Amino acid sequence: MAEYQNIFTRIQVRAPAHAGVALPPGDSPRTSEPFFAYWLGRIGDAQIGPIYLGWLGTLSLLCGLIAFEIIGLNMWASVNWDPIEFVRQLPWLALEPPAPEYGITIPPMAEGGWWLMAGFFLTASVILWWFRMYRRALVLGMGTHVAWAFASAIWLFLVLGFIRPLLVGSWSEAVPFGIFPHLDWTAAFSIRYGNLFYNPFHMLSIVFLYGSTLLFAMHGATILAVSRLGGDREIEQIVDRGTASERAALFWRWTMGFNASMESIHRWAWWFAVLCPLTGGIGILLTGTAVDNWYLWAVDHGVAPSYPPAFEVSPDPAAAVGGSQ
Ligand code: 07D
Ligand code: 07D
Repeated sequence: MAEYQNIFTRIQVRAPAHAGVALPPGDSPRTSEPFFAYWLGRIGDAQIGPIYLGWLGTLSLLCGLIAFEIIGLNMWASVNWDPIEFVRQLPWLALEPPAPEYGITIPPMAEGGWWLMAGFFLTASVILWWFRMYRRALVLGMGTHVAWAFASAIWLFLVLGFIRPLLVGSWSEAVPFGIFPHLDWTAAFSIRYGNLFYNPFHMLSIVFLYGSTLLFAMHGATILAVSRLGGDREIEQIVDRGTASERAALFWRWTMGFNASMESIHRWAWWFAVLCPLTGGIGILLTGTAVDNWYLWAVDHGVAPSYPPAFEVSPDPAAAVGGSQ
C-alpha cells in the first residue's frame, strides 16, 4: 500500500481528460484543450482546463487588467519612465489617493484622478468575479458558499477603499496602491486613530484569523493522519461507521473531549474565515466615524489604564491645536 505520510500527493489518478458536465443553453463554451501537468498533480488534480471564461470572466479580467495597467504606468511615470528604477523600486512605488482638500470630489488625473479610476476598475473587476463565482456555482447545482465567503472579503475591501472614505467625506482616507505604501497606510491608520489594538473588532478579526489557521492546521493534519485509512474519501466517511473519519473523531474526543463531525468541521472553517474580514470591516467602519481614538475609548471603557497626568499635554493628539493637520 502506498504511504500517504508525505507533504506531496503520492498518487495521481489519471483518467481520460473530462470536460465536465454539460452546460445549460446560453452559456459560453469552455475554452482550451485539457492537458495534464505532473507537478501540479503533486499538489492537486493534474488535469488543467478546460476553463469557463464567459462574459463575466472576460469583463472581470479586462477591468482587472485596466486597473493593473493604470497602477503600473503611474508607478513607472513616478520614476521618470526608467525601466531599471521601476523594477528596483517597485515594492516602494505607489499610486496615492487624492489629497484631503479634494474631499470626495473628482480630482485632476495627476492628483488622485488615476487612483480613483484604478479603484473603479479594480472594484468592477472584483464584483464581476463575484457574480462569476455565484453563477458558476448555480450552474453546477452547488450552494453559493464560496461566493458568500468571497463577499465577506469584498466587504472589508469596500469599507477600506470606498464606504469609509465616503462616510468621512474624503478619498484621502483610502488605501494607496502599492506594496509597502499600503503597509505604511496600515500603520499610520492605526496610530492616527489611537492604536487599532484597542478596537474590539480588530481583536475579533484577529481571533478569527488566528482561529482559522488553528482550525486549518487541525483539520488538515487530521485528514492527512487518517488518509492512509481512506479518510480523504470524505463522502463515504460521513455515512459509514468504523471509518478512518470515526478514528479521527475519536482522536479529538480523547485528546480534548469534543470532536467536530465531518460536516461541521467545514462549517467551522467557513464561519471563521468569513468572520475575519466581516468583523474587520465593522471595526474599520467605526474608526473615525463613531470612535476617533481607540486608546481613549479603551480608557473610557475600562480596557486600558490612562497615562498619569504628568505632562501638560492633550490626551488626544488629534484634538490638540493643529492636530488634525
Ligand atoms: C496567499 C492568495 C494570493 C494573493 C496574493 C496577493 C496583489 C497586489 C498589486 C502592487 C493572502 C496578490 C497581490 C495583486 C499587487 C500592486 C498594485 C492571499 C493569498 C499573493 N492587501 N497586507 C500583502 C493586498 C490590505 C497587510 C501581500 C490586497 C489592507 C499587511 C500583498 C489588498 C491592510 C501585509 C497584499 C490588501 C493590509 C499585507 C500578501 C486589498 C489590512 C503583509 C497578501 C485588495 C488588511 C503582506 C508586503 C497575501 C506583505 C501583505 C495584497 C489590503 C495589511 C501584496 C490585494 C489595506 C500587514 N497584502 N492589506 O498573501 O508581505 O494574502 O506586504 O484590499 O505583511 Mg495587504
Ligand atoms: C485585505 C480583504 C480584501 C481583499 C480582497 C481580495 C485582489 C488580487 C490577484 C489572485 C485580509 C481582492 C484581491 C484584487 C487578485 C490575484 C493574483 C483581507 C482583505 C477583496 N493586526 N490592521 C487586520 C493583525 C496591527 C490594521 C485584519 C495582527 C497594528 C488596519 C487582521 C496584528 C496596526 C487593519 C489583522 C495586527 C494594524 C488591520 C485583517 C499583530 C498596524 C485593517 C483581516 C499581531 C501597525 C484590517 C479591523 C483580513 C481590519 C486589519 C491582524 C496589528 C492596523 C485580523 C495579527 C496595531 C488598518 N489586522 N494592525 O482578512 O479589518 O485581511 O481591521 O500585531 O483594515 Mg491589524
